[in-house]
Amino acid sequence: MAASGYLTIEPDRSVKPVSDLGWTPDLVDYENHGAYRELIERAPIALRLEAMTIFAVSMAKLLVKRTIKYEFIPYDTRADKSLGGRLRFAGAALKNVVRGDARARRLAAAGSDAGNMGEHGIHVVTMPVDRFTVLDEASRIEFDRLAARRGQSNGRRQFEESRGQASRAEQRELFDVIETTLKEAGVFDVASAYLGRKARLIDVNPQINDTSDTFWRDIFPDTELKSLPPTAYCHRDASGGDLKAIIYMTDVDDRTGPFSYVVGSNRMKLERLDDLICEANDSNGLAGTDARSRARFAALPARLRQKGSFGNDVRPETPLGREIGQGLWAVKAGKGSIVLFDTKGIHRGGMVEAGERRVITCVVG
Ligand SMILES: O=C(O)CCC(=O)C(=O)O
Ligand SMILES: [Fe+2]
Repeated sequence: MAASGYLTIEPDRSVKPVSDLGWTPDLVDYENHGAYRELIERAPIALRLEAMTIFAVSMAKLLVKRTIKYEFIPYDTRADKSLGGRLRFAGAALKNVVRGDARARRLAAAGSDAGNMGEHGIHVVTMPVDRFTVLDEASRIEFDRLAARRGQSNGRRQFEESRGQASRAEQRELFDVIETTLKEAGVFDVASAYLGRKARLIDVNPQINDTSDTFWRDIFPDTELKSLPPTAYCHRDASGGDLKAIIYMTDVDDRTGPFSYVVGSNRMKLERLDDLICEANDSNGLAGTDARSRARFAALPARLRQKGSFGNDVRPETPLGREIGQGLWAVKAGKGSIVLFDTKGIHRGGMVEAGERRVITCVVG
């Protein structure tokens, strides 16, 4: 239960939660896609070998990461390269190996305490003004640092450059304020009911996006396909299946890159192997939409041509394009809003067309 002053926001009435969506390797029809068709038909043997090698290496790395649940290990433990630090990392990794597959348990467990989270995959709540003021103050140093770093990278900026990484050891107060806020807001309760175990704050990432970001704009730069599809930048995270809570630190409207979620897409049926294939391609560069990435992607065998970041490749008239179009909820809300979501559902955000958007992305697991 949330403390008083915290209000839950429901999806817009126009949003239609997705029906039972099932993922299949050919759901995105690359063989009939203008930017891929010819590349698939004419992939030379040497390129096929190169693509398979890249894929195999990334899959091997991914399997290690998934076995130790790398993303559930906090930043301070991941970053500490001293002997003691490496031992702590090994201990955390071993504990995670023993813990088993959280996602399978979660989908079975999502009980009534999770509210609409089980059904929708997203839960939005606003915080009172006095709580926001405290959080704003506590996060100032991290945002100043990030703003300075962003200023240095002119021109093409990848998504990861818009995001900072706070250390719990150095930013104890910020972590404390966020933990108190998520607790009061009922976010930990909802997350715990959804996960079927006690949820905690793992990582804190302040994030700034503005009109100078290019990561979502320039898709298929070498082709005639100049306009963005309605599903542009929609993706499922390659993160091992955690939750995120995005806290809006500025007001967010249509033009300031609202976080958007395909309501109900967390229930999408997907084979574990297909999810791993998607994650491998998202991490090995083959999921990119520039000419070189597409040529390599097209040279993979059909079963391996899958991405978690598939939104740029979906045409609006296909079944997947239609489902996303009907189910996408763009969360336009004031500063102090908290958006908890299952990162394995389809989502996007930060595509700023005017002004600036500041958020704190919290990894919850
Ligand atoms: O910036 C956003 O609103 C969403 C970014 C995103 O896709 C994520 O944090 O997983
Ligand atoms: Fe994401």
